[in-house]
Amino acid sequence: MFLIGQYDSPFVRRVAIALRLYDLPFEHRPWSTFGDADKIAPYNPLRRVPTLVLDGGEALIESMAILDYLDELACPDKALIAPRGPERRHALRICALAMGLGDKSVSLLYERVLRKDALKLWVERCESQIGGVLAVLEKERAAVKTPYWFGERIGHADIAVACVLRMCREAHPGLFDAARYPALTAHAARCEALPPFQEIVQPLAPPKG
Ligand SMILES: N[C@@H](CCC(=O)N[C@@H](CS)C(=O)NCC(=O)O)C(=O)O
Repeated sequence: MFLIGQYDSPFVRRVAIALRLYDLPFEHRPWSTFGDADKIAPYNPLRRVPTLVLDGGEALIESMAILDYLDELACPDKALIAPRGPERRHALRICALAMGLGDKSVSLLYERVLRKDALKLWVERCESQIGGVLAVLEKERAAVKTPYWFGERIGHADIAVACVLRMCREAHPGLFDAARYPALTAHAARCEALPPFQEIVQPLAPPKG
């Protein structure tokens, strides 16, 4: 199977890191959503990434749906999320907040680089959504005393938060003050020190307007 998308996307990066942690072999096609849109289109008419193309040719889209499939393939002892129950719901909520933060960070980035004059209303809305989610994630992470969100082992929630924090900090340095978010800063540092995070990484390359 091959994974389409560049690793400066938190959505693509979290999928690639999950593939690595699950020991699932894959090829990487680092196609750009803007520069390589025509190459992506046959697999995903939205021309978005991540897109995961399976060996039989089936193309999976949306990071949550792709991870749902990877969870099916993985050995239960390597599971990156609880199979059911309150812990699963809690993990999915953290993932949704992280990915929503990713959506808003991407929207704000596009607004800033693709428009001649960014729309103040939209910029302020995205900034307050980003700030609101960071505050909630900081509070929740600070309340957790284990190395990872749900204990001793890394899971999807940890990966999602770490990937999105990296992108958010690179794209919008003014919105992330490490002193204000110490638990999230420590969380990101712990994850980024792990081999798959060190291997699967790419500095942010925003599209050009
Ligand atoms: N909800 C999607 C979001 C993916 C996403 O926003 N990808 C960005 C790259 S970071 C993209 O494809 N942007 C191009 C576009 O939306 O036109 C997911 O979770 O897979």
